[in-house]
Amino acid sequence: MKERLQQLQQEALEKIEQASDLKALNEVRVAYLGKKGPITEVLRGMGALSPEERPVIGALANEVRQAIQSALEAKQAKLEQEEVEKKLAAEAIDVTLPGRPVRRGNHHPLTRVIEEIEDLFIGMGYTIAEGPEVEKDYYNFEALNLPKGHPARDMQDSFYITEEILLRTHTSPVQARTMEKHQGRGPVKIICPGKVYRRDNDDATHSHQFTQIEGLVVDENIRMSDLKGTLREFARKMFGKDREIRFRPSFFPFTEPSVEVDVSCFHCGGHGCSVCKGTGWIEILGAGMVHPNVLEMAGFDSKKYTGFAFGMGPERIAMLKYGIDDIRHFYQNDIRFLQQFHRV
Ligand code: 2U9
Repeated sequence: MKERLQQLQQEALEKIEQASDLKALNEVRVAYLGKKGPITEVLRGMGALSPEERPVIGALANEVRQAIQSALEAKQAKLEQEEVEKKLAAEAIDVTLPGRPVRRGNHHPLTRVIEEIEDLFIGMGYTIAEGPEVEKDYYNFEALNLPKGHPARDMQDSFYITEEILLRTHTSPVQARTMEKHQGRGPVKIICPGKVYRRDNDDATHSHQFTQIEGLVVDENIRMSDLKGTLREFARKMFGKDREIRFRPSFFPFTEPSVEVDVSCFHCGGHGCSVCKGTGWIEILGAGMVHPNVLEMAGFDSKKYTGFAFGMGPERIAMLKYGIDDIRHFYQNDIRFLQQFHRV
């Protein structure tokens, strides 16, 4: 029995030595130290031994079990260490490799033009006002001197949600709402940038959704010369210090008198070229003195207060500035179009 135990120990230690992974090692553990293993079997057979032999064999059996147990533990620690090292080697990161370049984005050309115009007017003391895109018929039309059935409503056909609620066709309702909030007390000096909607068929120069920036100044003694000086300053900051502007008579229901505003061509300086179609002038804005009806409807005394208003389309300004030939480019999100405005 003594020899059998010594032989088992030698066999087990050899197998432990040969085990190349944790699974194989566990198989050795089960085979030698398990309930059905040979050592347990030896211990079970101890009943047949003489009382003198029993403690000797018992002690030897425990020694063998202990030796196998220690060898298993040592080998397990070794295999686990090897596994960690293997994993670390496989997952090693070469920190000296060059990094992947980050692709930088840029602002949309429209956003850029809108922000440029905003900054320019903020510099002249204006504040920015915003309002809802889903608007009441009252603020979009009625408060702007466009009562139901007015023929000028046809030029701004909208998307109606209900009879009384629609997608705003211009940013003018924001001015009407802001004036109302002032409760008849000036001054009001705001610009209103934002998205507007019209029921229109899209083509190179029309879009059912576009942006506007409109401005409004209401105070005592505001005159048309104030409007002209303001817009001349704007034209020079936007298109170059030598620009001139001219007013041509026009009609808007919310202003009286109303004008179309041209700026001298920034491309040829006014001599005539393809950009200004040979005229030397480019139309950039509509404007006028706020109609007394509009002032009164918003709660201002039109005998005490006067005001001017103007409106422009940032798409048109961006198209002129960057030579863009189709308004649809702004909304198609073609990355090849957008990437051309990197750091212009
Ligand atoms: C109030 C009073 C007056 C806003 C104005 C224009 C002239 C104008 C268009 C130009 C091209 C917009 O982008 S566009 O389609 N705008 O010509 N807008 S005066 O007048 C107002 C607005 C609100 C309370």
